[in-house]
Amino acid sequence: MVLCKSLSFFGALSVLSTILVTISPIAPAAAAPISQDSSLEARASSYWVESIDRQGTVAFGESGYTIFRNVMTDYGAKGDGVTDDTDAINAAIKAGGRCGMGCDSSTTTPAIIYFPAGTYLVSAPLVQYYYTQFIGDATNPPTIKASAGFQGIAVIDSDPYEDGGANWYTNQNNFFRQVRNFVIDLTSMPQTAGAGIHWQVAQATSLQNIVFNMIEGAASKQIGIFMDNGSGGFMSDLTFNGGNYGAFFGNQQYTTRNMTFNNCNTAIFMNWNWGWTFKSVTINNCGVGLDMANDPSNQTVGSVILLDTKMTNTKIGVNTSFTEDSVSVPETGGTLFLDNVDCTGCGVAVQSETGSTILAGGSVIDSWGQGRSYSGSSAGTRVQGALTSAPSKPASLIGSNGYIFERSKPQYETEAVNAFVSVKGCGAKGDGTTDDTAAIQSCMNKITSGQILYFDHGAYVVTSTVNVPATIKMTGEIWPLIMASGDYFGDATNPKAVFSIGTAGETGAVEMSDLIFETKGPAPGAVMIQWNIQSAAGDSGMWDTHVRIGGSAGTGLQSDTCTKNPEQTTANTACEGAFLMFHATSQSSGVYLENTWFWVADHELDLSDHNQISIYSGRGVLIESQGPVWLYGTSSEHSVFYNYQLLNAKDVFMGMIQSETPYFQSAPKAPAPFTAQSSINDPSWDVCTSQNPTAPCYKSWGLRVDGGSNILVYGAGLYSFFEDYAQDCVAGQDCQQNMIAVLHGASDVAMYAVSTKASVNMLTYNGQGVALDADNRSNFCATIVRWITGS
Ligand SMILES: *[C@@H]1O[C@H](CO)[C@@H](O)[C@H](O)[C@H]1NC(C)=O
Ligand SMILES: *[C@@H]1O[C@H](CO)[C@@H](O)[C@H](O)[C@H]1NC(C)=O
Ligand SMILES: *[C@@H]1O[C@H](CO)[C@@H](O)[C@H](O)[C@H]1NC(C)=O
Ligand SMILES: *[C@@H]1O[C@H](CO)[C@@H](O)[C@H](O)[C@H]1NC(C)=O
Ligand SMILES: CC(=O)N[C@H]1CO[C@H](CO)[C@@H](O)[C@@H]1O
Repeated sequence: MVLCKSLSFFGALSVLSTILVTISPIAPAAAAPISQDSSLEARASSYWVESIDRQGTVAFGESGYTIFRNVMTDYGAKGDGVTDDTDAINAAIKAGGRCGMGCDSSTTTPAIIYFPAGTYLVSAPLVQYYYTQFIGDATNPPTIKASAGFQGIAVIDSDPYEDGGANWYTNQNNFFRQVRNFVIDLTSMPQTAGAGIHWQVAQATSLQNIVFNMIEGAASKQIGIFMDNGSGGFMSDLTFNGGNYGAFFGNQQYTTRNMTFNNCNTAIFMNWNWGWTFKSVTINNCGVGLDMANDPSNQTVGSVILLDTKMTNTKIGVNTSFTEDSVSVPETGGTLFLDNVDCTGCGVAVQSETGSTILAGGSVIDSWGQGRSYSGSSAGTRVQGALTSAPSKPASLIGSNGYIFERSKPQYETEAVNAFVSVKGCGAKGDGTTDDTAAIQSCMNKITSGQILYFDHGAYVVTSTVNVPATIKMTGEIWPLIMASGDYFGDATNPKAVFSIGTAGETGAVEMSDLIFETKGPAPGAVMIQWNIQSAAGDSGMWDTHVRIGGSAGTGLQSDTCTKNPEQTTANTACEGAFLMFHATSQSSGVYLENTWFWVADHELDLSDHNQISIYSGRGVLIESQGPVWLYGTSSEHSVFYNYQLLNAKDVFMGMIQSETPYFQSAPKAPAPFTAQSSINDPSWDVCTSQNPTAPCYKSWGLRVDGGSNILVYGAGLYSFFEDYAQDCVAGQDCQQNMIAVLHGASDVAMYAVSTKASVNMLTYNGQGVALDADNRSNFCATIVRWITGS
C-alpha cells in the first residue's frame, strides 16, 4: 500500500453519478432472524463448503466468534427471487462486532458469507466488511438480483462512501477480500443506473467466477465492476454481458486474467492507473475493447499490457492518446504493449482519441507498443509500432492453446465433503500457542490420494520444519495462520524452511490455497515457504496464499513493540521478521503462483493506533528454478535485501509484479541488520561507496535478475516512497538510486510496461544505469514500454 492521496483519482465521481440512484447509508440490520426452512433438505448442494464441519476459531479474537455464516440457513435469506433478502444478508455479514464503518482494519473478525444456490433479490448494497469472503455454491452459482427499485452504489460494495464522501476503509489498505461463484443481475433495474460490484480494494483480494448480466444497447449506463481506486489485486474468470462499461477500472497496479466481454458498449474503460496487466481477454461484439484515452490533455492512464487477447466483431480495439513525436502529457502516459492480440475481428486495432487509425485491424498483433523502448545499454527511443527482436517466449511457459499457461484457483467443487481431512480433526489446536508441528506433520503424512487437507481457521504454531509431501492438496478456511516460532528459526545465518514442499527435485503435485504464513515473534532464520518439487504445468500451484510478517494480532511484531522511530538508526532485534518469504529452489519446476502477497507489514492492522511499524525482514521472493515458473498478480514488499531476486533462473513469467522498499531505509542502511549470504548470492552495496555514497544507494532492490535466461516480466510497479520515513525525496524522484538490476550474463530477458517510483535509475544493466527515471516521467511513476537484453 502507499499513502498517496492526491494522485489516484480522476473524475470517477461523474461516472458514479450516472450509475447511482441514491447513496443511502445502510440501515442497521435487525437482529439475525434464524429460520429453518423445511425445503432446505431438498435444495442441499454437493458443494463441500456448504456442508463441511465448521471447527474454525479465531485464535487472537473473541472466543465463540462465528466465522461461517450461511445466509439462508443461518440468517433467513430466502433466495426465492421474490423476497427482498437485503437485510438478512447484511445481518449475516455484520454479526459479531466486525470491522465495519469506523474500523480501518482487523484480522480477528474474519467471515465467510456463504450463499447456497438460489436467486437473492436485493434492493440496496450488500456491504462487504473488512476480511470477508463471499462464496457462492460453485456447483450452481447463486444469482444476486438487483430489484427494479435498487438504491445504492452497487450490488456488492467493498468500501462504502459516507455522506461526507469519506470511505469506510482507506482504499489502498483495503486488504483480504474474496467474492467468488456468483451471477450478478442488473437487468431488472432501469438501464440508466446500476453497477454490479464496487471494488475499491488493495492486495490479497480477488474476484473469481462471476457473471455480470446487464442491459444491452447504446443507451445502457450499467457497469459490471466499478473500481474508483485502490492498490490491487487480482481477478479472473469473469464474464460481462451487456452494459455501457463491462468494467470501469482505476487502481495503482493490477493483474487480471481470463475475462470475457459480450455486447458491452465499451468492454474496459481504464479511468486511471500506474500499470495494469490484462491476460487472456475475450471481447465479442463490443463498440470499444479497451478505452485508455482518458483526458488526453493530461493523461490519467500510466500503462496497460494486453496479452493473449482475442477480439471479434469489435469496432475499435484500443482507444488511446499517444503520438510518437513526444507531445504526450505526461511524457510516457498512455504506455501500451500488445502481445498476441488477435484483432482479426477488430475494425481498427488501435485508434487515436481523435478517431484516426494508428494500427489497422484484421490481423494478429504479435508484439506492438507505444512508449519508450530500450535494448541493452543503448539509449531509449520513443516508439509507436511493432516491437521486434524480443527474445521468443520459451515453449515451457506456453499452454496448449498457445497462450502463456494459466490455471485458476481450484475450488474442488466436484469433491465430496468426506474427501476433506481437517487438521483440527488430526489433533492440531490452532490456538496460537500450542505447538502444532507434529500434529500437522502426521496429518499430512496420512493424507491419501483423493483427499484434501483442510486447515480450519486458526493460528497453528510450528517450531520446526514441516516436510510437506511432494503430492498433496491443501486449502484453508479464510486464511488460517501458519506461524513460525522459536529458536529453530532464530539464526539469520542458518536458515530453515517453515513449509518445505517436497524434497529437492522430487516429482510431485502440490496445491495450496487460502492460507497465510506468519512469524510469531522474530524468526530471522525462517524461510516461510520453500518450493523444491518438479511438476508438469498445472500440477502444482499456490493461489491466494500470502506471507504476512508482523503488524497483526498474535505476531508479537505490532505497533506496541515496533512502532516506527525515524530517530533510530539501528534495528530493534525484537522486530526482526523472517529470512526469506518464498524460495523456489534450483531443482524446482512447474512453479505457479497466483495472487500471492509477500508482505512485511509497514503498519499495524489490529491495534487501534494503526501506526507505521519497522519490521526488519531479510528477503522477499527468491527464484532459482530452471523453469517453468509463472507468477500472476504477485506482490512483495518491504524486505531488506530485495523484494524479488531471480538467481540463475530460467523460463520465468512474471505478470505484474509489485514491490515497495522498506520505509525505514536507509536507517539502517541495507543490508543492516543482516549480513549477506554468499550461498544465495545476496547483493552487496559495495558499489555505493563509489557510485553514490549518499543514503539513496543503500536501499532494497525491487528486482534483481542475477544470471539466468528467458525471463519475461509483463508489468512491474516497483516503488520507493521514503527516506527514513520522510517523503521529501518523492518530489525529487530520488528516494533511491537503483531499483532493477540485470547482471552476470543474464540473457534473453524482456520486461514490458515497467514502472518505478522515485528511483534515479529505473534499471541498471551490468552495473550501469540505462533507463533513467528523469527520461521517462509518467503520471506518478516513471514508465518504459520495453527493455530487452541486447547490445
Ligand atoms: C478514491 O476515489 C474517490 C472518488 O471516487 C475519492 O474521493 C478519493 O479521494 C480517492 N482516493 C484517493 C486516495 O485518491
Ligand atoms: C476462464 O473462465 C471461465 C469462466 O468464466 C472458465 O470456465 C474457464 O475454465 C477459465 N479458463 C481458464 C484457462 O482459467
Ligand atoms: C497533470 O496532472 C497532474 C496530476 O493531477 C498534475 O500534477 C500536473 O501538473 C498536470 N500537468 C499538466 C501539464 O497539466
Ligand atoms: C476515445 O477517447 C476520447 C478521449 O477520451 C473520447 O473523446 C472518444 O469518445 C473515445 N472514442 C471512443 C470511440 O470511445
Ligand atoms: C529522453 C526524453 O525523452 N526525456 C524526456 C522525458 O520526459 C521529460 C519530462 O517529463 C522531458 O523533459 C525529457 O526530455
